[in-house]
Amino acid sequence: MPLLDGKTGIVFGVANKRSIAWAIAQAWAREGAKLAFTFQGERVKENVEELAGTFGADTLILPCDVTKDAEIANVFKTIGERFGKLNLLLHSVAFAPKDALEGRFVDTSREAFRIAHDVSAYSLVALSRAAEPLMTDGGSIVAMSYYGAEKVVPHYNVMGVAKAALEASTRYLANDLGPKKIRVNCISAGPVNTLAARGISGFMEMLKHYEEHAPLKRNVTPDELGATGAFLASDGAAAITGQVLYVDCGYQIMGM
Ligand code: 0WE
Repeated sequence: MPLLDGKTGIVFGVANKRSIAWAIAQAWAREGAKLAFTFQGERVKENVEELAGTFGADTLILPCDVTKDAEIANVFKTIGERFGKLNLLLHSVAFAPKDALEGRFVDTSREAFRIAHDVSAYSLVALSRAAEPLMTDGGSIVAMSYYGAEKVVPHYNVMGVAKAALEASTRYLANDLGPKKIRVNCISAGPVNTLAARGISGFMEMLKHYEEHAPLKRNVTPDELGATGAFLASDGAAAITGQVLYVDCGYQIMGM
């Protein structure tokens, strides 16, 4: 029996076929979940329509800038009307202004700090609050994080601080929503070559560094992130909440 039979889900953060959100969405769909997708901006609209369309022409695809309360409200209103209830939510959204991911963290502007936290961390709180009334038979909320939340990764800068806020938010949300059988967890992924990683100077060297230093001597694949996403969404993870799961070929355990 598929792991997610009869469950409904919504996926935030597909930009193109290499997106981690797409890998997890495919795994959720393969396990029988019925999914809706959101997109941000006209540039990615067509990509999401093409990808999500593979699950059927009637797949729900909605615009959502996660920094806009009205757009979030509209998304969950539509989900309520079309699905009636919601079981799964994937948060795979992050942004910091490009110049904040170069140079010194100490130079982060107030505005770059605000934007990074609004898009990458507060959005999980806002989406969880909007999802709660629809998660009437329990739910699983999964957010994507990265090791830069807990250790200094050169140039990750304000994104590391925002991911730390995301991970802490995951714990507070898990406490609030636990009584409703809604679980909230993070997947801390090793580096993956996505649109978000493109153009980050030294990213290819970073992939090589992980290959050399991670216990498994390789990088994580999108498929493996999908499998972990499916596990966290499934009843097999029914007692797991508020956690950060490292899906990084073991990199995080190393001291040197
Ligand atoms: O969380 C991320 C990247 C998120 C991200 C990417 C961009 C690129 C384009 C957020 N904001 C922006 N803003 C842009 O203008 N990762 C885990 C991937 C990543 O990004 C890095 C990394 C790694 C790994 C940035 C510097 C150093 C390492």
